[in-house]
This record gives sequence, C-alpha cells and structure tokens, in this order.
Amino acid sequence: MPKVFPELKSSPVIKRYEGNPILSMKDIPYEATCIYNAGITKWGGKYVMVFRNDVRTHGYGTMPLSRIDLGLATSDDGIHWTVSDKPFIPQSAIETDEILRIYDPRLTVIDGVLHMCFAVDTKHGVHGGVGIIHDLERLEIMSISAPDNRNMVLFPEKINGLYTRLERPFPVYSRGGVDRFDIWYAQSPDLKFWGNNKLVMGVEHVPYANDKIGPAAPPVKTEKGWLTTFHTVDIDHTRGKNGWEDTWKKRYCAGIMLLDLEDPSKVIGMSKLPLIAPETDYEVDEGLRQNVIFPGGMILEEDGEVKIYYGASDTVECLATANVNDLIALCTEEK
Ligand code: BMA
Repeated sequence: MPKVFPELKSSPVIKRYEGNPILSMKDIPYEATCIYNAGITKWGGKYVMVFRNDVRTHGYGTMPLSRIDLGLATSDDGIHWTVSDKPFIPQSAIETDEILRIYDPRLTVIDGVLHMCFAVDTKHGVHGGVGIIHDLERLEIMSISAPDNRNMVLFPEKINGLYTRLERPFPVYSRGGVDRFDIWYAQSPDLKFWGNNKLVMGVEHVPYANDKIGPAAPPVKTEKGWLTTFHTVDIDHTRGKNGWEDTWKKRYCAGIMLLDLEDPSKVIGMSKLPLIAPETDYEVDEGLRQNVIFPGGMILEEDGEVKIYYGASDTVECLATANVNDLIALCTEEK
C-alpha cells in the first residue's frame, strides 16, 4: 500500500479570491455544464481565457458526457469575464474518424503569437496537441504527439533558439503498469518536430504525491528561474464515493517549482508542501468530481502579484493570488 497523506493544506502564501468561482455554467450564454481547466494569458491588451466546457446531458453530478467544447472569454482585470456568444472550438469542429475531442487548453504568448497546447483523445490513445490561435478565431494545429502524452505547456520564449515545452507521457511497462507518471521536457525548432527529451521530475520526488504528477500552468520568468505550477495526485484506497463515480480515491493538489533559466530541464527547487490543496466547499463538497485542484494559468503582474487560475472539482474555474517572492521562497527554502 502506498504511503497516504490524510491532511494536506494550502500554503499560507496563497489567497483564494473571495468571489470564487470566477466562471461557471451560469455565466455561459449557450449550452454548458462543467466549466474548468482553463488556459489563461494576457494577449492583445486583455486577459484571454480558453475554457473546457463538458456538456453533460443531465447536469453535473451525473456522468453521461455528450461532448467537450472549448469556450472563449476575455477580461480587463483577470477577474470578471465576458464570454463570447458561441463556443470557440465546438467538438464537432475537431472530430474526425480518429480524433474524439480536445480539452484542457493551455495558453502561452511567444513573440506576440498566441499558442495553445491541449489534450487530444483519439481512438488510439491520448495525445498532446500544440497549435496557434489566429485572431481569437481559428486554431491552426502544428503538431500532435504520439500516445500516450498530455498536459503540455509551452515556455513563453524560445530557449537556446528552440521552442520548449513540459509534458507528461504515460509510461506503463517501466513504471509497473500503474499510474507512476512524471514531468518531462522537449524542444522543437518549429512546433512540429520535438526532441531533446529529458526527465524533469519524477513523482517520487514530490513528498505529498504517491500516484502521478504533471505540468499545470505554463511557466513564468522571474530573476531566480522559471516559476511553474504542477499538479500532483495522491491516492488513498480508504476513500469512498466522491463525485459521479462509484469510488473516487484520488486527490489533486497544485505544487510549485523553480526551473533553471538557461536549462529548464533542471529543477532549482520545489515546495515540499502543496501550494493549493482542496479545502473549500467548491473544491471538496460540490461538483462532478471532488477534491480536484487543476491549475492551467499563471500570470505575473508588474507589482509582483501572481494570479493562479485553477479548475476546481472538474466543475468550475477559480482564482488564487500570491506574491512572486513568497512563491520563489517556497521553492528555495529548505523545510
Ligand atoms: C486528469 C484529467 C483532468 C482532470 C483530472 C481530474 O486525469 O482528465 O482533465 O481535471 O484528471 O479528474
């Protein structure tokens, strides 16, 4: 039996926005059920959000999923959002004989161009996609990885002349046939051909995870290194029903780490405790699948405030803030 972690608490440096959630089904002017796991960045003088909209036939709390559309919202303050009047990328625009759906968008601006990474479910596995969004209207898909891989996030600038991403492959044989999934690194000259693959962090390096980890929001640059969140999963087989499944034994938390500016495959340090652990009603008691914190956006403001956006309970989109120096200190202080 893996070691379990009964009590996990959010770091005291984190402040949840009191108006959470910042986006949920009631804000959407078209068919919507679960609004979560959004990618968020600043582009064209505005905050831009691409969110996941799981349309469930009987409302949330029940399983049947009819489709996943991606929606678009913009904001002047990163808190209050205007949702476009129709889905941005409906599932019907993506489906082929092979591709079923895309989800969990992640936004990164590189040289003024808005990029989006996303997970792709197909008939032959889960893949990571990388694309460019033109004029907030059209997605140009640049590459889709081999299976099984997802949770890709792009760095906001080229490193040593190459596009750089974090990703999360799903090795099976070498990890004993169970979830033991880790964070990896890859580079590309053109967003199509990816190589220089390196392991960044194994699940066994995170003191409060016993199942799997993966990249979360795209990294932000600080003087001390690339600051980036990741998601962690701990499993406890004594947990019972929670959400729509007969049993749900996992908990998703957010972690934070600092990567080397020159070689971001090197971890400078990470917080030994969770950054955000599920604690509030909308994270623990409500929603489709409870005990899930899944960050997808992180914005460093000029005054040092960091906005951390996360999906809660696979149902709503939320915001927490922290000071950048406190986040760096969490990664570099020995605990
Ligand atoms: C992961 C992904 C996420 C989801 C999380 C919790 O495996 O599917 O989209 O938020 O599980 O259900």
